[in-house]
Amino acid sequence: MLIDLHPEPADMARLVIEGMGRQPKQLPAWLLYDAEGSRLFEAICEQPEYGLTRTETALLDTRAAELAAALGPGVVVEFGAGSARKVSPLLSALDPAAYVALDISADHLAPACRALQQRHPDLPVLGICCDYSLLEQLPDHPALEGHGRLGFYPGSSIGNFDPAGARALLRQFRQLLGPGSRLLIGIDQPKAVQRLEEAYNDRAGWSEAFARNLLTRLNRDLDGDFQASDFAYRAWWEADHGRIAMALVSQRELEVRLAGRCWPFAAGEPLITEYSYKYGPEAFLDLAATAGWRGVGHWSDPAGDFALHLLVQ
Ligand code: AVI
Repeated sequence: MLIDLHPEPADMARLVIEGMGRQPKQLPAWLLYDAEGSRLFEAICEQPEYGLTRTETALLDTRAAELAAALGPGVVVEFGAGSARKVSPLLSALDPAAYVALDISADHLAPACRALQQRHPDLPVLGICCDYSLLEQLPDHPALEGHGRLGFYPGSSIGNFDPAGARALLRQFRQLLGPGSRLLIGIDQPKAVQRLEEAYNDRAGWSEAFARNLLTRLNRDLDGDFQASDFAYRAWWEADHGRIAMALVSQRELEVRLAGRCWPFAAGEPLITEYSYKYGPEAFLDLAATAGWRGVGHWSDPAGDFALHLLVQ
């Protein structure tokens, strides 16, 4: 069953106008994930330079039984489920009361839920297409009644929010999951700058195509007139902030029409498409504590490239 709570075009326009008015210009990262963006992101995850997905998947596969024992019974709620492949070993080990997948792309979510249902035929599966950072409660559904909730937020997607946004998101998850709930969250770790920059500048060009698809989407959905050739893709490490910045940089002084307004760009001006913050264990647990979560478990790959944290309220 799929419930569609995707933001309305008017909400999108409002968010885009707000983002284009910032200095530097910056749009919400979820706008990257239309059907084509979700497909391009899947391709990024397979690139040799982008180890994050492989490392996290291997960690979940090899430690599924241990993770399930630490999580305990309940309904699994996955934030940003994407292809919903990572959660499978956990579902097999947990045998939860139900599985709820939240994702911004309905085109992606529907086939993902169908495929997951085939792999777990007896599991009640509910897909909700939404901006999960704004969802305050889950819809009423018989499969969810009478069970505690286990949040699952893989992929280090929390890194695509700035620290204040990440804190607000973790508070939102507390409210949505309810008292006594648990949250298993995947966090990419700080590592050598060269490795980080290569991960967001893959040689095959998928990261660039992913960012450029944002312009195609804005032109289509918000009546924009971006010319792709006016912008160059860049991704670089910003040590002061502990983050990768990804941007489309204007190659000349120009004006773009979007959402019914005109937006000037200076030559060399970036439109930030995403930030990707990296948190070591201590920094992440400090952040989580400010949102009312406490760490009770920590799993990592042997190289220490990726961490899974189990949080309780
Ligand atoms: C989804 N998120 C965690 C990715 C990241 O690594 O920040 C998004 C991404 N953008 C380009 N490559 C990956």
